Amino acid sequence: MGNNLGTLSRLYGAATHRCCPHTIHMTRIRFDLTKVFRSSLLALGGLSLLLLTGCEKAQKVFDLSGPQSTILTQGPVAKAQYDVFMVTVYVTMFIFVVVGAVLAYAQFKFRAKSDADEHAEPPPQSHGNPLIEVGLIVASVALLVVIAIPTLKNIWFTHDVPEAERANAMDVNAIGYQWWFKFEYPSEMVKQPTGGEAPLVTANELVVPAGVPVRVHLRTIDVIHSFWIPKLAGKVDMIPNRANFLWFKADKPGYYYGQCAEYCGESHAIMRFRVIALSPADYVKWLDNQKLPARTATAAAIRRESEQLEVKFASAEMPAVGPHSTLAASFPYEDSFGQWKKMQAPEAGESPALVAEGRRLFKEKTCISCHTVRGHEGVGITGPDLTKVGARSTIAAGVLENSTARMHQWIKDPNYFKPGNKMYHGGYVDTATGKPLFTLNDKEIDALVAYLHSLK
Ligand code: HEC
Ligand SMILES: [Cu+2]
Repeated sequence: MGNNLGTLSRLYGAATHRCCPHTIHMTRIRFDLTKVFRSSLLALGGLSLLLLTGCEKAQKVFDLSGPQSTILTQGPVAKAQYDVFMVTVYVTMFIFVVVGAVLAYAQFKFRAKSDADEHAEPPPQSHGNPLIEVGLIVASVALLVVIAIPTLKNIWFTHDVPEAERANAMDVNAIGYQWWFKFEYPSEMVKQPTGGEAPLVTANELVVPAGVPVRVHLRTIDVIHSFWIPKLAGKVDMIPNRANFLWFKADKPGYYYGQCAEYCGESHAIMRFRVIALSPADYVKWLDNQKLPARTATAAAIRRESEQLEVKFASAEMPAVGPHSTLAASFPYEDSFGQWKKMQAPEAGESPALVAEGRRLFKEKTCISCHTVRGHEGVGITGPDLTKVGARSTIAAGVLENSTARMHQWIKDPNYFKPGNKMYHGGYVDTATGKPLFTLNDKEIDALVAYLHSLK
């Protein structure tokens, strides 16, 4: 082997000797380096130009301020996680700079400056330098300790609500389903139409009071999911037969994006949710309304409500519906909180007849078998609770905005938006014959949408 290598290097040496003198060989290398240097400089210049000229997309990437930013945090738990991250960044940056500087120094100091240098005998070789080796071990350990101290401190902090705030904390249960989230408020019992009481249930939009620590008990009905609200806290897995929990607190009222962070099947990437933090007073108002049974939009009710309500649902302009703007990413994020608030009030121009027709169809087309509309007909538990679905800003687990057009499209073909989801598999199909059990035409869907949007 050694022999072969020797032969190879001799051959190689011979080859370079034959084709070109060393000086040219050297300048060629130097020239290549300059080229690399120049193109990096060019790329860097281009990039900064892009940023300076205000290319919106580029700025969005570099200012790290998206709705799922873990850099611009909005609560103490996410902040603690961010702080640990930054300590790690600083320590590794320090290592990078020191090692890089030593490397650069060696490269320049000991570079071959002449033909003789290039062919000089290697200096005497030695093995090991106890001082350097022990020094590096000590330095590495010291740096790891620098990272370990805040890490351990924050593991304790993020594990559970701090002692001092525990009395003030509230509990919710979050249950992962393929591919949506169910939320339960165990301290808020509501009367069930079938008799008795059960915790208040909502789906996909977790509403909490701002400034209050929230302990989220994480469960799953099927596979492993993971609960993550980038700006507030995360991620903790929802594991079958294992009781996990996390806590978070939103510093101020706002609208926060959540996301399943553990691969859980076809539509995992679009298994989202929202957290809406309200001022304590607004939260109580919201809670009172949620605890009521489903709203019935009769002509008399609409008249009465329109007299009572100061804020009426202004039919907000939604982005155009096109094949490529199917996801709620097109939702104007900056104004999401405002949109959500508007959704809480009944829509203008409701038609009691259409709503009633929708309610009838909701039963006739078997929607009730999978969805609960507390106080109305639905009792199913396979899908999200729809008692107040009209007041949510998103549907299909944070994927589509809850507009008339989107709701229509969702009911028409849920699989188009969320492959493999449990609502339809190519329409309601009789497994024996493979034929659809029933169809829904556009007029019927319009009635269903009117009904669902009346559920505020
Ligand atoms: C076989 C059970 C099943 C039936 C029947 C069913 N759904 Fe669903 N539905 C689901 C599931 C599961 C989801 C959650 C899908 C997801 O986000 O992954 C869902 C989601 C929804 C949502 C979105 C809710 C939200 O907050 O995200 C609406 C609205 C809805 N269904 C309406 C209907 C209507 C209207 C019908 C009747 C035409 C119907 N569903 C029939 C299972 C069902
Ligand atoms: Cu998931």
